Amino acid sequence: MRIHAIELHRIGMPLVRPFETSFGVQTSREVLLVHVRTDVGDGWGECVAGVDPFYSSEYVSAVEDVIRSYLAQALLAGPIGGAAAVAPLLRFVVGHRMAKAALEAAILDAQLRADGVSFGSHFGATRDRVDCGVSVGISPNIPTLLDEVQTYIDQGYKRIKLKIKPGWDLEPVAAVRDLLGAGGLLQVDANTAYTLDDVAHLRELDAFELLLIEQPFVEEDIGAHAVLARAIETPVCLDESIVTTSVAVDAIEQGATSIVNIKAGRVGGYLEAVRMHGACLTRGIPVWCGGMLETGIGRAANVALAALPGFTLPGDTSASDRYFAEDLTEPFVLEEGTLPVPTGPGTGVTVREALVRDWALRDPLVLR
Ligand code: OSB
Ligand code: MG
Repeated sequence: MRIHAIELHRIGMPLVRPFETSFGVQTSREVLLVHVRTDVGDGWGECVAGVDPFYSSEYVSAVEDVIRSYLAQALLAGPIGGAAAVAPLLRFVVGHRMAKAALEAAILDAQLRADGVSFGSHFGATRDRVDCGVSVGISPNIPTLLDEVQTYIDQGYKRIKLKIKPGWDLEPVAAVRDLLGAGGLLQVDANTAYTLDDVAHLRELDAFELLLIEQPFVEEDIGAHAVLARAIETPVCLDESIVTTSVAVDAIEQGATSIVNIKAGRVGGYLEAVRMHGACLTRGIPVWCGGMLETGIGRAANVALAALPGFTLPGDTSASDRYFAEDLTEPFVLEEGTLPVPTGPGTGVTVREALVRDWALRDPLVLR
């Protein structure tokens, strides 16, 4: 396979409601799209990096720069052995996994479209629909939070995830547990907002029968999560910390994570995400598909990933209308709390290129 050009599109899409986490408030999704033109056809990939380096050290401008300055040339220099060759070819650059993941996704899309194979069948999907949860941001107050959660319950979401931080944890969790009743699936995500000094406080969450607590401590402190996991009953689940399959295996063996959130962008691509799923499945560790407020492009690929057999918990794979008034592809519509796994070649969705132009924040950068 030969890559003729890599086009980087930077676009802005307003969110239907602000999304607040322990690291900040987002009112729009500024997203970098990768469009590859190859000898077998075109492909699209979405980069999950945020506009600021607050969730991860990577951010949109850094992604653009590392692709332009280093990664693109390695792919444009000569023929490559398809999407499976991308990660090895890009290994000379340390980190920058979100940038690498977006390039690999675009090349995989081009390759599988040419082969007439869907992402789902390429990954080894065993389901044609996936169970969906929804990630609920920090609210100005509890009544507003309960209104938002109620609309998601009415829409059919199978699991609620609440963003928490010090000062917004026990009360909102108690209120939502009341609203859901004893059987409702509920989990929390701290995005690194706590420290080991908070163990006694976090133990109070045990009263609410949570599925898990996601990433309470900073990403490098895997040992601290093992300490917490021994001190509380709520299962600990890592997100930010899990950047490769070997890190996931180490964290599992240390007892730092008994459930894993898999995000393809964070781990350097869908192919690494599939390997991580396999390593977790072998060890009996349940996984679920995280989200990064993706457009239909990333969502299509996430839903395909979430259809693998080890994804036994509902993912942050919500419907298009949870994020955007209009999506970049045909919208994903929730039905009985599930989304369909696309069956067409590649991602199986069509990028609405007129919207990519309308929502562009600047001219595309074309690398040859
Ligand atoms: O920690 O899972 C996270 C969004 C942006 C950055 C980090 C996270 C999230 C979410 C949203 O929780 C998940 C989604 O609905 O896409
Ligand atoms: Mg998270």
